[in-house]
Amino acid sequence: MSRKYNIAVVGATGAVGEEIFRVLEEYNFPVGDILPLASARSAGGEIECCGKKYKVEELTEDVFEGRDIDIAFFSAGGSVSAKYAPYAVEAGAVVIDNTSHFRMDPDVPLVVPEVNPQDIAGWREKGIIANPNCSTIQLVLALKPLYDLYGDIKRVDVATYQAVSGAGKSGMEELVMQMKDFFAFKLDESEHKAFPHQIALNVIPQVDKPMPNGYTREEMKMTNETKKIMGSNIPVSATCVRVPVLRSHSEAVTITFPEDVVVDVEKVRLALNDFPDVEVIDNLEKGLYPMPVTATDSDTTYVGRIRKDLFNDNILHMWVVADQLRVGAATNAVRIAQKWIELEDV
Ligand code: NAP
Ligand code: 3JM
Repeated sequence: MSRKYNIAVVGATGAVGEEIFRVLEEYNFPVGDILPLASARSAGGEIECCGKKYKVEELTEDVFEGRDIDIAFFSAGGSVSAKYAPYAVEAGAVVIDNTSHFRMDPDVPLVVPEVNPQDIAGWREKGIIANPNCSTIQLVLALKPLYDLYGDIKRVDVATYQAVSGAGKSGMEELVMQMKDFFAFKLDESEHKAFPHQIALNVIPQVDKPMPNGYTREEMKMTNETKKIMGSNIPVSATCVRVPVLRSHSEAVTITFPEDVVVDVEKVRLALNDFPDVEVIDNLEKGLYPMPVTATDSDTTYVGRIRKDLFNDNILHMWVVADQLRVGAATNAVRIAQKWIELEDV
């Protein structure tokens, strides 16, 4: 009989955690036992995965002891991973961490399996593999085939249009509540906690905290993580914007190739379509391009509006959309687990 893997999910009741259970089931992941973990607030509740019900337990320092967990997915925020991931590793699990906490640690691989599966081998250093930020994952999935096509990328400029579910369940609740308040003529009394301003009927050019250099923390994640995943010092300058969309992030991306490159849009389309889990939807005449409603619930990163710059032959513009709870979090994490099993023969 083939081997099965005991799985813990920390943040089991959250937007990402719930999606992890769906993906494990859809991918027929060889699941043995499941240990769903959350805070004391949700302990005692139930989750369902692969046709079975499991009781949610409270995350504690010793909850992993004697449970024979093989893989522990963490998506409960950076401070939770910082404190509890070492206990999961100590108890013998490999941790696949969805938070930003370990991403830039040189002893922790940062992996998008279609782009840098070879880095998984570094998991033995700390027992942890980091899942990149959602906006970074869809960006590098679209950059990698073009980097390979033209041999180098000189610079990337990107503006994101990020869905409210990027801030978890409370982000979605806040948008829905404010929309209800708008139709009840009381939007001006509506509260905002998940975002720094009203998000209904608005866009907010700030995702995560301000940094001293004038960028936000989310923008710097895209810059630093892209460099680590691509293994190449590509300058990335990002502007991250929160928009009143429930799910799936969009990105307007401008790529500058070396001076001698003459961008060929047809070749770009072929390279993107040939890359695993990337698909081109690009017919402006017919109104065909990816949008959040196209990408939601899908495991594909979609690219459209592909065009050569008006003024420079070596510059390309494109529009990249993906479901950030799946491609940007749960699906990438489960794909890491699949690759870890395949490559490390564990
Ligand atoms: P969420 O919907 O707010 O869910 C948070 C989860 O963490 C809940 O299960 C919550 O359990 C649990 N939790 C919170 N504090 C805890 C604690 N002290 N101990 C144990 N469990 C605790 O957020 P989310 O969207 O799923 O995101 C979770 C994390 O994943 C983020 O903080 C981020 O680092 C990462 N991430 C998110 C996205 C995204 O697009 N949303 C993408 C990539 C990565 P309770 O039910 O008990 O509160
Ligand atoms: C996406 O630590 C926290 O409070 C979570 C903040 C957060 C992150 C993060 O920094 O891990 C919210 C939403 C992310 C992420 O994927 O980088």
